[in-house]
Amino acid sequence: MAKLTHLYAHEILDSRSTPTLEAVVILDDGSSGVASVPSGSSTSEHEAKELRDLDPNRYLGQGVLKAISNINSEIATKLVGQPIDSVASVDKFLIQLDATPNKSRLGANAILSVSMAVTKALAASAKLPLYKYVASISGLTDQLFVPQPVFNMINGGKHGAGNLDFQEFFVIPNNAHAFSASLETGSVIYHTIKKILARRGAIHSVGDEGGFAPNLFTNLDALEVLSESISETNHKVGVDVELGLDVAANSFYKDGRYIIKDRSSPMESSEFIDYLRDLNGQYHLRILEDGLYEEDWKGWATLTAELGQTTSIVGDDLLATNPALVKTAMEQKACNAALIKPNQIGTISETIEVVKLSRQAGWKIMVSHRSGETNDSFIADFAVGVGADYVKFGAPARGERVAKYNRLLGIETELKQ
Ligand code: 2PG
Ligand code: MG
Repeated sequence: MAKLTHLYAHEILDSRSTPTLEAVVILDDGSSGVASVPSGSSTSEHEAKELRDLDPNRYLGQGVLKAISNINSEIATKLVGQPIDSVASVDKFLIQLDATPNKSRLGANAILSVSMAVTKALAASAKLPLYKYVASISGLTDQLFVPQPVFNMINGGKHGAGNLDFQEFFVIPNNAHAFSASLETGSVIYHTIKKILARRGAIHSVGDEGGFAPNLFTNLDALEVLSESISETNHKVGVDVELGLDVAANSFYKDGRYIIKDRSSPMESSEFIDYLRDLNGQYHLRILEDGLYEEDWKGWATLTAELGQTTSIVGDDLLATNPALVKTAMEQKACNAALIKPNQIGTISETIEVVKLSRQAGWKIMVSHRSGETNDSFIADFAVGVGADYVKFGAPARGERVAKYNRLLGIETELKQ
Protein backbone atom coordinates (compact mmCIF):
# COMPACT_ATOMS: atom_id res chain seq x y z
CA MET A 1 0.00 0.00 0.00
CA ALA A 2 1.38 3.40 -0.98
CA LYS A 3 2.28 5.94 1.69
CA LEU A 4 1.57 9.64 1.43
CA THR A 5 4.86 11.54 1.28
CA HIS A 6 3.72 15.08 0.43
CA LEU A 7 0.56 17.09 0.91
CA TYR A 8 0.43 20.83 0.33
CA ALA A 9 -1.82 23.49 -1.13
CA HIS A 10 -1.66 26.99 -2.51
CA GLU A 11 -3.98 29.76 -3.61
CA ILE A 12 -5.11 30.09 -7.24
CA LEU A 13 -7.84 32.15 -8.92
CA ASP A 14 -11.17 30.77 -10.08
CA SER A 15 -13.02 31.87 -13.24
CA ARG A 16 -14.55 34.86 -11.41
CA SER A 17 -11.17 36.12 -10.18
CA THR A 18 -11.91 34.89 -6.67
CA PRO A 19 -9.27 32.87 -4.82
CA THR A 20 -9.66 29.15 -4.41
CA LEU A 21 -7.20 26.42 -3.55
CA GLU A 22 -5.23 23.79 -5.36
CA ALA A 23 -3.92 20.79 -3.41
CA VAL A 24 -1.08 18.43 -4.30
CA VAL A 25 -0.76 14.85 -3.04
CA ILE A 26 2.30 12.69 -3.71
CA LEU A 27 2.60 9.01 -2.79
CA ASP A 28 5.81 7.04 -2.20
CA ASP A 29 5.29 4.99 -5.38
CA GLY A 30 5.68 8.24 -7.34
CA SER A 31 1.95 8.68 -8.07
CA SER A 32 0.50 12.12 -7.58
CA GLY A 33 -2.72 14.06 -7.79
CA VAL A 34 -3.36 17.79 -8.19
CA ALA A 35 -6.87 19.14 -7.67
CA SER A 36 -8.62 22.48 -7.31
CA VAL A 37 -12.06 23.29 -5.96
CA PRO A 38 -14.87 25.39 -7.46
CA SER A 39 -17.19 27.81 -5.69
CA GLY A 40 -20.90 28.58 -6.07
CA SER A 41 -22.72 31.91 -5.83
CA SER A 42 -26.31 30.70 -5.64
CA THR A 43 -25.86 28.42 -2.68
CA SER A 44 -28.16 26.42 -0.45
CA GLU A 45 -28.35 27.02 3.31
CA HIS A 46 -27.44 23.37 3.75
CA GLU A 47 -24.11 23.29 1.92
CA ALA A 48 -20.83 22.47 3.63
CA LYS A 49 -19.05 25.73 4.44
CA GLU A 50 -16.10 27.16 2.53
CA LEU A 51 -13.51 28.75 4.76
CA ARG A 52 -12.62 32.30 3.64
CA ASP A 53 -10.11 34.56 5.38
CA LEU A 54 -12.44 37.58 5.69
CA ASP A 55 -9.33 39.77 5.70
CA PRO A 56 -10.46 42.99 3.98
CA ASN A 57 -6.85 43.75 3.02
CA ARG A 58 -6.56 40.73 0.73
CA TYR A 59 -8.83 39.80 -2.21
CA LEU A 60 -11.78 41.69 -0.69
CA GLY A 61 -11.89 39.23 2.18
CA GLN A 62 -12.15 36.22 -0.13
CA GLY A 63 -8.63 34.81 0.39
CA VAL A 64 -8.28 31.16 1.39
CA LEU A 65 -4.97 31.25 3.27
CA LYS A 66 -6.52 29.85 6.45
CA ALA A 67 -7.91 26.85 4.55
CA ILE A 68 -4.49 26.38 2.95
CA SER A 69 -2.72 26.56 6.26
CA ASN A 70 -5.15 23.93 7.62
CA ILE A 71 -3.96 21.62 4.84
CA ASN A 72 -0.27 22.46 5.09
CA SER A 73 -0.13 22.13 8.86
CA GLU A 74 -2.93 20.31 10.65
CA ILE A 75 -3.97 17.87 7.91
CA ALA A 76 -0.49 17.26 6.45
CA THR A 77 1.01 16.59 9.88
CA LYS A 78 -1.46 13.77 10.39
CA LEU A 79 -1.45 12.30 6.88
CA VAL A 80 2.19 12.49 5.76
CA GLY A 81 3.91 9.15 6.31
CA GLN A 82 0.59 7.29 6.56
CA PRO A 83 -0.40 4.42 4.25
CA ILE A 84 -3.34 5.49 2.09
CA ASP A 85 -5.63 2.56 1.37
CA SER A 86 -8.77 4.30 0.10
CA VAL A 87 -10.41 7.64 -0.54
CA ALA A 88 -13.15 6.64 1.89
CA SER A 89 -10.70 6.18 4.78
CA VAL A 90 -9.00 9.52 4.12
CA ASP A 91 -12.40 11.22 3.90
CA LYS A 92 -13.49 9.63 7.15
CA PHE A 93 -10.33 10.87 8.82
CA LEU A 94 -10.87 14.42 7.46
CA ILE A 95 -14.50 14.48 8.64
CA GLN A 96 -13.48 13.36 12.14
CA LEU A 97 -10.60 15.82 12.30
CA ASP A 98 -12.88 18.69 11.31
CA ALA A 99 -15.50 17.60 13.85
CA THR A 100 -18.23 20.04 12.75
CA PRO A 101 -21.47 19.05 10.98
CA ASN A 102 -20.73 21.29 7.97
CA LYS A 103 -16.92 21.13 7.70
CA SER A 104 -16.67 24.76 8.76
CA ARG A 105 -13.61 24.39 11.00
CA LEU A 106 -11.07 23.14 8.46
CA GLY A 107 -13.20 24.41 5.56
CA ALA A 108 -15.12 22.32 3.03
CA ASN A 109 -12.85 23.83 0.36
CA ALA A 110 -9.73 22.57 2.17
CA ILE A 111 -11.23 19.13 2.80
CA LEU A 112 -12.57 18.64 -0.73
CA SER A 113 -9.29 19.64 -2.40
CA VAL A 114 -7.49 16.96 -0.38
CA SER A 115 -10.20 14.38 -1.06
CA MET A 116 -10.01 15.07 -4.83
CA ALA A 117 -6.21 15.09 -4.95
CA VAL A 118 -6.09 11.78 -3.02
CA THR A 119 -8.62 10.28 -5.46
CA LYS A 120 -6.43 11.32 -8.40
CA ALA A 121 -3.26 10.04 -6.74
CA LEU A 122 -4.86 6.67 -5.95
CA ALA A 123 -6.13 6.41 -9.55
CA ALA A 124 -2.58 7.04 -10.77
CA SER A 125 -1.25 4.52 -8.27
CA ALA A 126 -3.76 1.94 -9.58
CA LYS A 127 -2.66 2.89 -13.12
CA LEU A 128 -6.24 3.66 -14.07
CA PRO A 129 -7.72 6.72 -15.76
CA LEU A 130 -9.67 8.68 -13.16
CA TYR A 131 -13.12 7.73 -14.54
CA LYS A 132 -12.29 4.03 -14.34
CA TYR A 133 -10.96 4.42 -10.83
CA VAL A 134 -14.15 6.25 -9.75
CA ALA A 135 -16.20 3.46 -11.37
CA SER A 136 -14.19 0.88 -9.44
CA ILE A 137 -14.71 2.54 -6.05
CA SER A 138 -18.34 3.55 -6.63
CA GLY A 139 -19.49 0.23 -8.11
CA LEU A 140 -22.24 2.27 -9.75
CA THR A 141 -21.71 1.33 -13.37
CA ASP A 142 -20.09 -1.52 -15.34
CA GLN A 143 -21.17 0.02 -18.59
CA LEU A 144 -19.02 3.11 -19.06
CA PHE A 145 -20.61 5.80 -21.24
CA VAL A 146 -20.46 9.56 -21.61
CA PRO A 147 -23.52 11.29 -20.07
CA GLN A 148 -25.89 13.57 -21.97
CA PRO A 149 -24.72 17.20 -21.84
CA VAL A 150 -26.96 20.00 -20.59
CA PHE A 151 -25.71 23.33 -21.96
CA ASN A 152 -26.44 26.51 -20.06
CA MET A 153 -26.84 28.93 -22.97
CA ILE A 154 -28.39 31.96 -21.27
CA ASN A 155 -27.31 33.10 -17.82
CA GLY A 156 -29.73 35.02 -15.61
CA GLY A 157 -30.37 35.29 -11.87
CA LYS A 158 -27.19 35.64 -9.85
CA HIS A 159 -25.02 34.68 -12.84
CA GLY A 160 -26.34 37.17 -15.38
CA ALA A 161 -26.96 40.83 -16.15
CA GLY A 162 -29.68 41.29 -13.56
CA ASN A 163 -32.88 41.32 -15.61
CA LEU A 164 -33.68 37.61 -15.95
CA ASP A 165 -35.15 36.03 -12.83
CA PHE A 166 -34.35 32.47 -13.84
CA GLN A 167 -30.70 31.52 -13.53
CA GLU A 168 -30.00 29.03 -16.31
CA PHE A 169 -31.65 28.36 -19.67
CA PHE A 170 -30.66 24.95 -21.00
CA VAL A 171 -30.33 23.49 -24.47
CA ILE A 172 -30.20 19.67 -24.34
CA PRO A 173 -29.49 17.68 -27.52
CA ASN A 174 -31.34 14.37 -27.20
CA ASN A 175 -29.26 11.35 -26.35
CA ALA A 176 -29.76 9.49 -29.61
CA HIS A 177 -26.29 10.62 -30.66
CA ALA A 178 -22.76 10.24 -29.39
CA PHE A 179 -21.47 12.90 -27.00
CA SER A 180 -19.20 14.41 -29.66
CA ALA A 181 -22.23 14.96 -31.94
CA SER A 182 -24.18 16.56 -29.07
CA LEU A 183 -21.26 18.86 -28.35
CA GLU A 184 -21.18 19.93 -31.98
CA THR A 185 -24.93 20.59 -31.91
CA GLY A 186 -24.47 22.61 -28.71
CA SER A 187 -21.64 24.61 -30.22
CA VAL A 188 -23.54 25.45 -33.42
CA ILE A 189 -26.60 26.49 -31.41
CA TYR A 190 -24.36 28.64 -29.19
CA HIS A 191 -23.07 30.54 -32.24
CA THR A 192 -26.61 30.85 -33.57
CA ILE A 193 -27.89 32.33 -30.30
CA LYS A 194 -25.19 34.98 -30.56
CA LYS A 195 -26.32 35.81 -34.10
CA ILE A 196 -29.96 36.05 -33.04
CA LEU A 197 -29.14 38.29 -30.09
CA ALA A 198 -27.09 40.57 -32.35
CA ARG A 199 -29.97 40.65 -34.85
CA ARG A 200 -32.32 41.75 -32.05
CA GLY A 201 -29.89 44.45 -30.97
CA ALA A 202 -29.40 42.72 -27.61
CA ILE A 203 -26.15 42.56 -25.68
CA HIS A 204 -24.39 39.27 -26.34
CA SER A 205 -21.63 39.34 -23.78
CA VAL A 206 -21.51 36.33 -21.50
CA GLY A 207 -22.29 35.60 -17.85
CA ASP A 208 -20.54 33.54 -15.18
CA GLU A 209 -21.04 30.16 -16.86
CA GLY A 210 -20.18 31.16 -20.43
CA GLY A 211 -23.80 31.49 -21.56
CA PHE A 212 -25.07 34.80 -22.92
CA ALA A 213 -26.35 37.39 -20.48
CA PRO A 214 -28.67 39.55 -22.58
CA ASN A 215 -30.32 42.60 -21.07
CA LEU A 216 -33.93 43.76 -21.54
CA PHE A 217 -35.32 40.25 -21.80
CA THR A 218 -38.04 38.46 -19.90
CA ASN A 219 -37.74 34.78 -18.96
CA LEU A 220 -40.12 33.88 -21.77
CA ASP A 221 -38.12 35.91 -24.31
CA ALA A 222 -35.01 33.95 -23.34
CA LEU A 223 -36.82 30.64 -23.97
CA GLU A 224 -38.05 32.04 -27.31
CA VAL A 225 -34.49 32.94 -28.35
CA LEU A 226 -33.39 29.38 -27.57
CA SER A 227 -36.32 27.86 -29.50
CA GLU A 228 -35.58 30.12 -32.46
CA SER A 229 -31.91 29.19 -32.47
CA ILE A 230 -32.71 25.48 -32.33
CA SER A 231 -35.11 25.81 -35.28
CA GLU A 232 -32.63 27.93 -37.21
CA THR A 233 -30.04 25.16 -36.95
CA ASN A 234 -32.55 22.75 -38.51
CA HIS A 235 -33.32 20.90 -35.33
CA LYS A 236 -36.79 20.23 -33.99
CA VAL A 237 -37.41 21.92 -30.63
CA GLY A 238 -38.52 19.37 -28.07
CA VAL A 239 -37.59 16.44 -30.32
CA ASP A 240 -33.94 16.60 -31.48
CA VAL A 241 -33.03 19.25 -28.98
CA GLU A 242 -34.94 19.90 -25.77
CA LEU A 243 -35.11 22.84 -23.39
CA GLY A 244 -34.63 23.04 -19.65
CA LEU A 245 -34.32 25.51 -16.79
CA ASP A 246 -32.52 26.03 -13.54
CA VAL A 247 -35.04 28.41 -12.07
CA ALA A 248 -32.94 28.78 -8.87
CA ALA A 249 -36.11 29.93 -7.14
CA ASN A 250 -34.34 30.71 -3.83
CA SER A 251 -33.09 33.93 -5.40
CA PHE A 252 -36.56 35.44 -5.98
CA TYR A 253 -38.48 33.94 -3.10
CA LYS A 254 -39.34 36.50 -0.46
CA ASP A 255 -41.63 36.29 2.56
CA GLY A 256 -43.43 33.20 1.34
CA ARG A 257 -43.91 34.40 -2.24
CA TYR A 258 -42.33 34.08 -5.65
CA ILE A 259 -41.59 37.40 -7.32
CA ILE A 260 -40.70 37.45 -11.03
CA LYS A 261 -40.85 40.24 -13.59
CA ASP A 262 -43.14 38.28 -15.94
CA ARG A 263 -45.95 38.76 -13.40
CA SER A 264 -47.04 42.03 -11.83
CA SER A 265 -47.82 40.59 -8.40
CA PRO A 266 -45.98 38.12 -6.14
CA MET A 267 -47.21 34.53 -6.40
CA GLU A 268 -48.10 32.03 -3.70
CA SER A 269 -46.48 28.61 -4.06
CA SER A 270 -49.60 27.13 -5.70
CA GLU A 271 -49.81 30.03 -8.19
CA PHE A 272 -46.15 29.68 -9.08
CA ILE A 273 -46.64 25.94 -9.61
CA ASP A 274 -49.49 26.80 -12.01
CA TYR A 275 -47.12 29.16 -13.80
CA LEU A 276 -44.44 26.46 -14.08
CA ARG A 277 -47.02 23.95 -15.31
CA ASP A 278 -48.08 26.33 -18.10
CA LEU A 279 -44.45 26.99 -19.00
CA ASN A 280 -43.81 23.26 -19.13
CA GLY A 281 -46.89 22.79 -21.32
CA GLN A 282 -45.52 25.36 -23.73
CA TYR A 283 -41.84 24.34 -23.84
CA HIS A 284 -41.88 20.65 -22.85
CA LEU A 285 -38.96 21.02 -20.51
CA ARG A 286 -36.65 18.02 -20.22
CA ILE A 287 -35.20 19.43 -16.99
CA LEU A 288 -36.69 21.70 -14.37
CA GLU A 289 -34.14 22.39 -11.63
CA ASP A 290 -34.91 24.20 -8.36
CA GLY A 291 -38.34 25.25 -9.59
CA LEU A 292 -39.23 26.15 -6.02
CA TYR A 293 -37.60 27.53 -2.85
CA GLU A 294 -35.49 24.99 -0.93
CA GLU A 295 -37.85 24.81 2.06
CA ASP A 296 -41.09 24.66 0.05
CA TRP A 297 -41.33 20.88 0.50
CA LYS A 298 -45.08 20.69 -0.03
CA GLY A 299 -44.75 22.62 -3.29
CA TRP A 300 -41.93 20.34 -4.48
CA ALA A 301 -44.08 17.25 -3.91
CA THR A 302 -46.95 18.81 -5.88
CA LEU A 303 -44.62 19.88 -8.69
CA THR A 304 -43.14 16.38 -8.95
CA ALA A 305 -46.56 14.71 -8.87
CA GLU A 306 -47.77 17.00 -11.64
CA LEU A 307 -44.79 17.23 -13.98
CA GLY A 308 -42.55 14.36 -12.96
CA GLN A 309 -43.89 11.93 -15.56
CA THR A 310 -42.36 13.86 -18.42
CA THR A 311 -39.76 16.12 -16.84
CA SER A 312 -36.71 15.61 -14.64
CA ILE A 313 -37.54 17.60 -11.51
CA VAL A 314 -34.02 18.24 -10.25
CA GLY A 315 -33.19 19.08 -6.65
CA ASP A 316 -30.09 21.26 -6.29
CA ASP A 317 -30.46 23.73 -3.41
CA LEU A 318 -33.23 21.41 -2.18
CA LEU A 319 -30.83 18.49 -1.68
CA ALA A 320 -27.42 20.19 -1.37
CA THR A 321 -25.82 16.80 -2.21
CA ASN A 322 -26.66 15.88 1.39
CA PRO A 323 -27.74 12.33 2.33
CA ALA A 324 -30.19 13.45 5.03
CA LEU A 325 -31.94 15.81 2.64
CA VAL A 326 -31.98 13.15 -0.09
CA LYS A 327 -33.72 10.79 2.35
CA THR A 328 -36.32 13.43 3.24
CA ALA A 329 -36.91 14.12 -0.45
CA MET A 330 -37.33 10.39 -1.11
CA GLU A 331 -39.92 10.10 1.67
CA GLN A 332 -41.79 13.16 0.49
CA LYS A 333 -41.47 12.32 -3.24
CA ALA A 334 -40.22 15.86 -3.66
CA CYS A 335 -38.17 15.37 -6.83
CA ASN A 336 -37.11 12.69 -9.29
CA ALA A 337 -33.54 13.76 -10.05
CA ALA A 338 -30.51 14.92 -8.05
CA LEU A 339 -27.96 17.56 -8.92
CA ILE A 340 -24.59 16.36 -7.70
CA LYS A 341 -21.90 18.87 -6.69
CA PRO A 342 -19.01 17.51 -4.63
CA ASN A 343 -18.36 20.81 -2.89
CA GLN A 344 -21.89 20.97 -1.48
CA ILE A 345 -21.03 18.04 0.80
CA GLY A 346 -17.24 18.32 0.84
CA THR A 347 -15.73 14.87 0.19
CA ILE A 348 -15.66 12.50 -2.77
CA SER A 349 -16.78 9.41 -0.89
CA GLU A 350 -19.80 11.19 0.60
CA THR A 351 -20.66 12.46 -2.90
CA ILE A 352 -20.58 8.88 -4.17
CA GLU A 353 -22.86 7.82 -1.30
CA VAL A 354 -25.37 10.50 -2.29
CA VAL A 355 -25.34 9.26 -5.90
CA LYS A 356 -25.98 5.71 -4.61
CA LEU A 357 -28.91 6.82 -2.46
CA SER A 358 -30.40 8.81 -5.31
CA ARG A 359 -30.08 5.82 -7.63
CA GLN A 360 -31.88 3.65 -5.10
CA ALA A 361 -34.77 6.09 -5.32
CA GLY A 362 -34.77 5.61 -9.08
CA TRP A 363 -33.78 9.23 -9.67
CA LYS A 364 -31.82 10.63 -12.59
CA ILE A 365 -28.34 11.92 -11.78
CA MET A 366 -26.89 15.20 -13.08
CA VAL A 367 -23.28 15.97 -12.16
CA SER A 368 -22.65 19.70 -12.06
CA HIS A 369 -19.94 22.35 -12.07
CA ARG A 370 -20.19 25.53 -9.95
CA SER A 371 -20.48 29.04 -11.31
CA GLY A 372 -16.95 29.81 -10.08
CA GLU A 373 -14.78 27.14 -11.72
CA THR A 374 -11.18 26.18 -12.39
CA ASN A 375 -9.70 24.23 -15.28
CA ASP A 376 -9.77 21.04 -13.24
CA SER A 377 -11.80 18.45 -15.19
CA PHE A 378 -12.27 16.10 -12.21
CA ILE A 379 -16.09 16.20 -12.44
CA ALA A 380 -16.03 15.00 -16.06
CA ASP A 381 -14.29 11.78 -14.99
CA PHE A 382 -16.45 11.61 -11.90
CA ALA A 383 -19.67 11.82 -13.93
CA VAL A 384 -18.59 8.93 -16.17
CA GLY A 385 -17.41 6.90 -13.16
CA VAL A 386 -20.76 7.13 -11.36
CA GLY A 387 -22.80 6.51 -14.52
CA ALA A 388 -24.52 9.92 -14.45
CA ASP A 389 -27.42 10.53 -16.83
CA TYR A 390 -26.60 14.18 -17.41
CA VAL A 391 -23.67 16.55 -17.03
CA LYS A 392 -24.10 20.29 -16.54
CA PHE A 393 -20.82 22.10 -17.16
CA GLY A 394 -22.11 25.45 -18.49
CA ALA A 395 -22.04 26.73 -22.06
CA PRO A 396 -19.82 25.01 -24.64
CA ALA A 397 -17.52 28.04 -24.35
CA ARG A 398 -14.90 29.60 -22.00
CA GLY A 399 -11.85 27.69 -20.86
CA GLU A 400 -13.03 26.47 -17.47
CA ARG A 401 -16.25 25.06 -19.02
CA VAL A 402 -14.75 23.47 -22.14
CA ALA A 403 -12.00 21.89 -20.01
CA LYS A 404 -14.73 19.50 -18.80
CA TYR A 405 -16.47 18.98 -22.14
CA ASN A 406 -13.11 18.41 -23.85
CA ARG A 407 -12.19 15.85 -21.21
CA LEU A 408 -15.42 14.00 -22.06
CA LEU A 409 -14.34 13.98 -25.72
CA GLY A 410 -11.09 12.36 -24.61
CA ILE A 411 -12.94 9.74 -22.57
CA GLU A 412 -15.33 9.05 -25.46
CA THR A 413 -12.38 8.36 -27.76
CA GLU A 414 -10.69 6.18 -25.15
CA LEU A 415 -13.84 4.11 -24.63
CA LYS A 416 -13.88 3.28 -28.34
CA GLN A 417 -10.36 1.82 -28.35
C1 2PG B 1 -26.48 25.92 -9.80
C2 2PG B 1 -25.02 26.26 -9.82
C3 2PG B 1 -24.25 25.75 -11.00
P1 2PG B 1 -23.80 28.01 -8.34
O1 2PG B 1 -27.29 26.64 -9.21
O2 2PG B 1 -26.87 24.88 -10.31
O3 2PG B 1 -24.80 26.10 -12.23
O4 2PG B 1 -24.77 27.62 -9.57
O5 2PG B 1 -22.53 27.29 -8.55
O6 2PG B 1 -23.68 29.51 -8.39
O7 2PG B 1 -24.52 27.55 -7.12
MG1 MG C 1 -28.90 24.98 -9.54
